[in-house]
Amino acid sequence: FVEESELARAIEDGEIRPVFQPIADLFTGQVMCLEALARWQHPELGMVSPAKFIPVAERGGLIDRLGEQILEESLRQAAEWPDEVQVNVNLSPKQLVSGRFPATLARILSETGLRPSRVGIEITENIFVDFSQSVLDQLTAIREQGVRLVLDDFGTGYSSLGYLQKINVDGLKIDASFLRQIPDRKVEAIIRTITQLTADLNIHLVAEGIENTMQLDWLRSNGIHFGQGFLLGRPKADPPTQRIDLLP
Ligand code: G
Ligand code: G
Ligand code: NA
Ligand code: MN
Repeated sequence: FVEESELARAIEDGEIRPVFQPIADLFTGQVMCLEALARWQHPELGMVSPAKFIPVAERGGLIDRLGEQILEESLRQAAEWPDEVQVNVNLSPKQLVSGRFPATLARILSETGLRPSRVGIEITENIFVDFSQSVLDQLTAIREQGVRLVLDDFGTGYSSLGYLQKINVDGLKIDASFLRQIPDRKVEAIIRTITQLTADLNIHLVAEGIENTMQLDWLRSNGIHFGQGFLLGRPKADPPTQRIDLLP
């Protein structure tokens, strides 16, 4: 159980920091991108999961400040990585309530000097639950800065296909729950269909949750080029930025 006041203090004290998990080329092992994932190292409780504290931040009005800190620190660190390595940061739908997020992003881009195309903002399909003109305008404003917009956990949420027509995204991440069910005829058909969809839309596709070589082999032989998961690397404070050794 996470107290809101305790979370506010932790944000103030800088206890919540990003770690980074690689998204790599499944054929060469080259790290294309590192996804920032928030971690709270509590002095007494130890590691608190974002699955616990993000919802508390969202309810208590702390998510803007927390999100801004994670974004700022992630872009600051990304500026030290090789130029071809991108950074993805998760955005809570609640960060689009105030209308200030695009300006915050612009400020942090300018302060860190990071090329906007090196930055991706990951949104989930929950963004469509309270979809409004303001949300649409802000997503457009994010992309107009040259930042990539990525639809995360694709295929699990709310009415995703219809919204793909309404908003422009640069990539999709297939939710880990699909890969976990391989081998399965239906699930394999779904993944192949999503792959075809991204090819037709000319956008990037990332498979999430790669944990074993059977899954890696299946993705490779079905022409899926990018992926993320414990087999490639766990989230780390000091992640690899070059090549990951993949099994042959
Ligand atoms: O890192 P882990 O798998 O424990 O994350 C659990 C959940 O918390 C995931 O859904 C992940 O997207 C979310 N999450 C992690 N870091 C952030 C963050 O910085 N901002 C937001 N909004 N969600 C995050
Ligand atoms: O919602 P989102 O897709 O951002 O959540 C990413 C979460 O998934 C992170 O918390 C990360 O720790 C976790 N994760 C990343 N790779 C794997 C994996 O291969 N297996 C499992 N079980 N979780 C993973
Ligand atoms: Na994400
Ligand atoms: Mn994800």
